[in-house]
Amino acid sequence: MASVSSLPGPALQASRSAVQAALAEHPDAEVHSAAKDSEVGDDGSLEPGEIQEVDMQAQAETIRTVFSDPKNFNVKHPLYSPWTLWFDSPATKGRNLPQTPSTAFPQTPVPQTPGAALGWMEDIKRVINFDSVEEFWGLYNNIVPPSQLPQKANYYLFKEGIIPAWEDEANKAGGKWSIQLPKEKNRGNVDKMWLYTMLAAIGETFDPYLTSDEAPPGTQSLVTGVIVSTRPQFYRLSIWTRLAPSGVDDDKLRERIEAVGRHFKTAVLGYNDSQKLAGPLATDVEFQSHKDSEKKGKSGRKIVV
Ligand code: MGP
Repeated sequence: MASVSSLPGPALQASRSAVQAALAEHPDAEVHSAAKDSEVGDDGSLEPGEIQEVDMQAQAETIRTVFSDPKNFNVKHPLYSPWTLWFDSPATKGRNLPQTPSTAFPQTPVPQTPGAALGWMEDIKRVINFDSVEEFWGLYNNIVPPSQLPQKANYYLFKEGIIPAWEDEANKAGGKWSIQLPKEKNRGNVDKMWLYTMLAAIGETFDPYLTSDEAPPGTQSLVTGVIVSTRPQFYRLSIWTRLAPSGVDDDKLRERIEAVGRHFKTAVLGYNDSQKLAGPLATDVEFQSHKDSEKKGKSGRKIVV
């Protein structure tokens, strides 16, 4: 059984960088009060000709991070990219719900749905866009966790501008890593697994190539989005990638894709590298191109880590 009782590497890394950024904003815990240090008289008046000094420390006191004041914080820490959360469930299927306008990006247009994905996207509702650590936690604390969702529901967390469909430009040459987890055994784990999966996505830690010396500056992450699905007997977690190895002459890409899968299996989900996970209703961590997924009934080639 995976150990998910403490934050794994990528989740820890994402939260640490947020905490460090917050501490950098507020480096001195023992801030002096403005009244104590200033020369201003008791009634707040200045002597003639006196110049009032701006007390930087007092100003620092007005900075409230999400860590010091979870409700009234006034500082935000930007993510590497903006993200969009989408949702569908049996309750939203077929209902023409208004698309919730984003509070974070009121002007952000909903991405254009390619014609072939129109039917598929009909039932998927955009929940919100966000681009900061604080907005992520605000969202996370206010949505129903996967363990409480009805059967046949999905959360899709995708980079802003990419719709959660094979047909999107960013997905059409790609594929997905996924793992299927029997419901009964994983009810207690799935919420943490989904949280760590989202943290790895927004913290951009899924694609180890990005931080390697080989990666030219500006290299884009392979990951376009992550999904959690509830089905009658299992949960499924998926990581969608921009590209999929097509077989011959694709060794470099295959290596990079496999690194994403291994990272997902070990650092995010907490399994051992060599652990076999397949069993009744369970799968290993498997990769399949979207082209193969589209060929319903035919399983196509799979990579397993
Ligand atoms: P699914 O929900 O990803 O698979 O796709 P699952 O969970 O095995 O199936 P379920 O029946 O238990 O929900 C289910 C079906 O939705 C696919 O067979 C496709 O017909 C359709 N579908 C899924 N995706 C991800 C897409 C997509 O991106 N585009 C389009 N056009 N159809 C899709």
